[in-house]
Amino acid sequence: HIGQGRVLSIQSHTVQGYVGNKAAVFPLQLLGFDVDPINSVQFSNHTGYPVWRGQVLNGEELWNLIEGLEANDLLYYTHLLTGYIGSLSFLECVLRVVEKLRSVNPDLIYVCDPVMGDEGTFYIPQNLVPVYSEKVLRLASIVTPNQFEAEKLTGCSIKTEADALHACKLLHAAGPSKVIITSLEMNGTLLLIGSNLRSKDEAPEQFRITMSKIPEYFTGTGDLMTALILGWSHKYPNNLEKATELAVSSLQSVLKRTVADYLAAKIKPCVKQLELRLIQCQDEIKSPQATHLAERY
Ligand code: PLP
Ligand code: PXL
Repeated sequence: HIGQGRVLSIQSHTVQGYVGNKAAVFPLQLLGFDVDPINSVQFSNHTGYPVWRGQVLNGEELWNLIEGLEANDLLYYTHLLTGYIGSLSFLECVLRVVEKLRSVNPDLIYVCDPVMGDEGTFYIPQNLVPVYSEKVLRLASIVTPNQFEAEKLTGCSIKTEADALHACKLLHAAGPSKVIITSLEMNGTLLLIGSNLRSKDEAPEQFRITMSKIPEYFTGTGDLMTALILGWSHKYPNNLEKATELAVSSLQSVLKRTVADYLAAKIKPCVKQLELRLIQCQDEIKSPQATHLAERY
């Protein structure tokens, strides 16, 4: 194998618009990775629109693709990235994929966005939750839940920053050495909390980054965020704070630019209706300014 990073990204494909692989693949390519997408679904557009049509890949079909790669000795990856997964059989197959990829590269980094829902509502079947908390976390290197997902994974409610820091410790104990709670609303401010466990005998290094709250105009924000965390933490493997600062700063610039472009086109932003302007935001993705800095606890 040649090159510095090769990512297998198992996520949704939308014909139009930017969620799932459409929000992850191009940014990772801009950051210099070879990215091999497996499309877990192919839909006309994301499910925030009134109508969507398309196909869903099942676990057997996913495994078939893995077998094809294996038959040609093409299973060497530095990273596996997964996002929204809609069925138990598919999630169980992803577990087999992690183990298979680690049999080829024991150092494979598995970056898992445990997509379950947001603000109190599930968008996956609830029987996936124990599989995430008992099996998937055990294999994950980096996990990027939001507040709701961190609560479901740990079984603890998160009302304060102290609760969130404690949840990170529980998540470390379940597997991943790097935990990013990507969004946490505390007294009207939006926070990200990061936690890096360098050794099992030490307390994790924990930090927060305050983000500007931009109204919920977008879909795919979390997918882009996880991709950027993967990208920057590969470039700064021993500095999760720096990697996360760059990911957050980059994401915030993309969101601001997206809103500005819609306003300039005289389109009023509506909830969940803006598509991320990834193609127009190449500079913000390739060379972000670190505008959002981490504060260590
Ligand atoms: N909105 C903003 C402004 C963010 O910075 C982030 C960070 O990831 C998100 C939304 C994503 O949150 P979630 O993971 O709940 O989709
Ligand atoms: O961004 C998560 C996501 C992934 N996949 C599909 C979606 C969405 C959000 O709407 O519709 C198909």
